[in-house]
Amino acid sequence: MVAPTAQLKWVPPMLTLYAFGPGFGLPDPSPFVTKAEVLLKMAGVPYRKDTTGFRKAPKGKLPYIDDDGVLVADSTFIRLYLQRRYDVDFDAGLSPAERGVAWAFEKMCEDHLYWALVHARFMDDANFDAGPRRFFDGAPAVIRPLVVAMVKRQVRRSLWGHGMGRHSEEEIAQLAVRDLAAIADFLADKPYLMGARPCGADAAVFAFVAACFPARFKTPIRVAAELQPGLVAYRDRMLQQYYPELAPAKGKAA
Ligand SMILES: N[C@@H](CCC(=O)N[C@@H](CS)C(=O)NCC(=O)O)C(=O)O
Repeated sequence: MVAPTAQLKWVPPMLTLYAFGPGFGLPDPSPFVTKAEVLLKMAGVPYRKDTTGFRKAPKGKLPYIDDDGVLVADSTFIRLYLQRRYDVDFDAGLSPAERGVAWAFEKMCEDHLYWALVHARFMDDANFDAGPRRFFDGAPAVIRPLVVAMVKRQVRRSLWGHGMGRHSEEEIAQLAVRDLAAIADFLADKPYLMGARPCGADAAVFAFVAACFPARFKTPIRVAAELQPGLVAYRDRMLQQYYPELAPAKGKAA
């Protein structure tokens, strides 16, 4: 007879979201990570977060997920995977035309507004010191300046390659402000991008709108966001729903 030992419990494998971890008063400094996390919350799929996975990222970027051995990199492919694997329709109830508009807003944030934010955070010295420089605090002091210089050079190259980095600071701000105005005008008095219920694109649009607000970054983009009461209310509504711990107390600014 075998003596009973500690009770064996089967723990179901849990999906892991690889993230940077909260920063700048945001759920994550990366809006793409925030988008992926909101999608997981929307889908109701249990997950845990791991902030140590950057070096093993399949595409060299975060986010990615590991779902019981299935690795999926890139927030949009994570969305498509969740739709397929968990039979979720993030855009349920939307017409094909509405789905198209939602997709276009999402991609405007990811492939346009994002680069203006990268420029504001990395190319302005004061903003860099107040934000991204902190990512490298864990690097050994002797090589830290080299690592920082290398990353800044890479970011500058990416901005140039995208095209955003070829514009002046004022021109970049002008483009970002136009993006924010488009979102605010389209939201108008709707609670969410496409109406009464959040859809898939809200995960991204919220993540990028929220990323405009951290007070530590002195940018015309933040000023423009703060001047749009509809955007502030939208950011707060989404925070309340998906990150109540980060939402401002009623009547207070975040
Ligand atoms: N298309 C990707 C973009 C992800 C992305 O750009 N992640 C950035 C953080 S915002 C990153 O990991 N950058 C690290 C690097 O490029 O070395 C997605 O949707 O997930």
